[in-house]
Amino acid sequence: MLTLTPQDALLVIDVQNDFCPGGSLAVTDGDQVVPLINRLAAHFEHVLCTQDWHPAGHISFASAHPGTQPFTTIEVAYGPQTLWPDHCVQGTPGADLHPGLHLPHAELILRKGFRREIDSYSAFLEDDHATPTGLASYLRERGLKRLFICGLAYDFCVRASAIDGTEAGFECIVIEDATRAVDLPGSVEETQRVLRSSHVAHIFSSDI
Ligand code: VGL
Ligand code: ZN
Repeated sequence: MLTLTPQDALLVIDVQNDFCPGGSLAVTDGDQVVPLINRLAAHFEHVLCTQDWHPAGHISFASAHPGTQPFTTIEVAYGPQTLWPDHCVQGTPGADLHPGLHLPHAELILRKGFRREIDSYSAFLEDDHATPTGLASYLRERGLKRLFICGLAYDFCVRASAIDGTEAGFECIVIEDATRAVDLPGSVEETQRVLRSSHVAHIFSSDI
């Protein structure tokens, strides 16, 4: 069992309707993380959430690039960009947090991906690897040092948040069974490899 301290936070990534069954970018069994996260959150003094929050016509939408299909990759100014179905459009029901998520004491809801020309998988840095979301400064100012990361999707936003959080000097731990993956070809294996080489630990929700 892990002992939690007041410097720990639960970081809940993108548990939104569009990433759950019935949503436009549904992750298989995405909604199954909800009861686990509700239980976990009760153990944490500090709970922070992110919300993928795109304007219409966002650069990550295949619909914004005529002739392309979702789940293919194009080159944009900051490198390769996987194209997605339209999802988490600002102010739409698909962008809402899952209604079963019960995080009344969450202290922050951080929105990301709101610039039309830059995607943002990570809760820390947008995909140009230069534009900060402000989360690192927020955590430093509040003295939060260790992040337990869960939510959707393991192989995109959870992965990027854990990597960038580690690089920013926070200890990042992924709660494996409280995540689900988009699971494009090879994406889960690559995520496991990359997280291992960044020394991001994986635990199970039963460890808390
Ligand atoms: C995500 C794809 C596109 C995620 C967000 O939350 O993992 N994946 N936008
Ligand atoms: Zn997105």
